[in-house]
Amino acid sequence: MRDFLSELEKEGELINIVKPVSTKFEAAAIMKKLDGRPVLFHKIKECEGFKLAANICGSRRILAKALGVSEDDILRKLNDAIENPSKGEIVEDAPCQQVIDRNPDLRKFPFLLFGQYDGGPYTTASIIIAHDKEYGFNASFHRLMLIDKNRVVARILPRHLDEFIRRGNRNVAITFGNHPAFMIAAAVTWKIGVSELDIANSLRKMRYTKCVTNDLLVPADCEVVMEGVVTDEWADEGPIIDITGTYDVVRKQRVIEIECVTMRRDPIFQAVLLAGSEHKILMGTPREVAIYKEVGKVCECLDVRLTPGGCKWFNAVVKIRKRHADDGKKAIEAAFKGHGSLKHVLVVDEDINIDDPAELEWVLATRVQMDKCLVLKPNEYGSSLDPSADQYTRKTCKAGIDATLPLDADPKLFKKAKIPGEESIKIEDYIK
Ligand SMILES: [Mn+2]
Repeated sequence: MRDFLSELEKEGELINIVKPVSTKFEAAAIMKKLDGRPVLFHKIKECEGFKLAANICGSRRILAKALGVSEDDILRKLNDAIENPSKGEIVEDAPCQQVIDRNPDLRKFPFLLFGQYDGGPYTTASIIIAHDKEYGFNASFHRLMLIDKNRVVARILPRHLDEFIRRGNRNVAITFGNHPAFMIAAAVTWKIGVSELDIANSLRKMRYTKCVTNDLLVPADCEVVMEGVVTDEWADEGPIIDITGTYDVVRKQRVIEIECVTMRRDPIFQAVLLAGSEHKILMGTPREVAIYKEVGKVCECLDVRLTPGGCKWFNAVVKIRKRHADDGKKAIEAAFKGHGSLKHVLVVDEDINIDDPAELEWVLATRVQMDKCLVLKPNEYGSSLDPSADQYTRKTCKAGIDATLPLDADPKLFKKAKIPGEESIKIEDYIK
């Protein structure tokens, strides 16, 4: 992350906050004011010696820059890395192990209070690494709530890490201060047994190092690593703000005990603003890839966007090149297969700009007859995050709209009319 921060600094993209800020709401309020723009807090009132970076993957533009591609190529780049994972270099003398603390007090670390009803101080940029003999390494994001000196309660959904723990793998390493390539790789939920460490290395060359108290590998160039053990204890986790910007319910979750912390001499801790642009990009982008993959199996998929208004989680737009009458309906089913939490999907033709909400509404206004285009799917399993669904049983009603034109549609009636010369005309030439 440190190198990327220097790049951002050079290009005038980094906002430096030099006045000391508090972990209690103040840091989060500034992150929210600057949502989408990378920020570095130089002094944290309660946590001497720590800097804090936030909003690092705050926009698609910054993420594209971090991955060395154009915005249009983000999904293809990430898809390639998922399909072709590769091993990173293993090194000793890692920067993230300059300081070793075998009796850590996490109350000295910048865990943040975000919202007024938060159950406790949280870390949100925390990536947990675990290992299984058969499946290899796994890395995934988990918010952590501090419950006392060296214990945190982790929100762990029934995905890969949960499976690893059930299989008896209790050692974990929690890494902070990572490059966007590692962050977006850790946000990927793909097949169990495909290591996010290897996906990250295919996005950008990575160096890994062995932990001090166990054999787990962590990014050598990260800022802080908490080495610990998943206990048999469960504790209340939450309430805390989730991607919707609303409060998630309190659940009993697993307690992790931290036995050792390693870090750089001048560590930069890291936070992700809850419900902020970075949170949505990290959660949403890998799901866009998953939808892109599935839709690509049934028709020609050109691009996918989980929309910002749909929390980059619930509502998708899928752009296809239609060749058969049923491509649109097939794309709807494939999109739901690709992303289990998806609630609404709109399938559009290749002439539509899927980043323009007004244009998407124009599609609804001019290309859709709901009695023919709408696919309703009541009583499906959806996301636990949707306050309008049953958050315990996850039952929800899903819907897809096929807004693609019939193959024999007259383009004159449906495509945006153009005025010859409108794109090249220069108003300056006319007002002199
Ligand atoms: Mn995984």
